[in-house]
Amino acid sequence: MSGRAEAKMMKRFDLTKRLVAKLKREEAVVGGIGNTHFDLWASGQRPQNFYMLGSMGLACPIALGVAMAQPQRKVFAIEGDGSMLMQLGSLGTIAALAPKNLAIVIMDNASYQITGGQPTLTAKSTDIAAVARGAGLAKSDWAADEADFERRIDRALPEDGPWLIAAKIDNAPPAAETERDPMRIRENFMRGLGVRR
Ligand SMILES: Cc1ncc(C[n+]2csc(CCOP(=O)(O)OP(=O)(O)O)c2C)c(N)n1
Repeated sequence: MSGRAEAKMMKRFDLTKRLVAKLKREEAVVGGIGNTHFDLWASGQRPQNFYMLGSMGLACPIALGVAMAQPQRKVFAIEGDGSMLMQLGSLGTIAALAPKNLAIVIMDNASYQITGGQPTLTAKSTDIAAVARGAGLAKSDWAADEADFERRIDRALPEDGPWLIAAKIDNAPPAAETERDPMRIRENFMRGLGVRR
């Protein structure tokens, strides 16, 4: 168990690619508003990816719903720190429901980067991984560096969660921008999950 201060500052797109490269079993990935889903889009548009447009804090609640609806499928949420701070209650809900197949990755750049880089509370005293543990998510910790991030993903894939992996990242711009077509995003995702032909 480590803290935010000790974690290496990494790159969101690099970590996103490392995560996606490990997905071999049609795992679902829900990217939150902000740059998390931009980089998920840029990493290759898997049919099992969902890109949240418009509302902060919904990556975890949506991923929770998918995880409960399809317990055989591993489900990842990738959320920014600003969005996570806006929806902290969802961490307690996830801990209480304890879906074994859910893993959360928090991309913590200590800012609301996409709206101009205003600092979030993680730039001060708030430690997201510790907050999540306090909410009841025992398997919540910081990725110390890229290799540790990969090790944690390797564990989260086969082993029971819920997991939370917090990653300290820099403010590099996103690798691309998601096409803003909510209907297509939804339809593709539903087909990717096998619930729409
Ligand atoms: C309820 C609400 N408040 C404000 C916004 C405007 N807004 C959109 S994204 C964003 C910042 C997201 O920050 P974070 O989740 O940390 O992601 P980052 O931009 O750093 O990748 C803000 C303030 C919004 N969409 N919804």
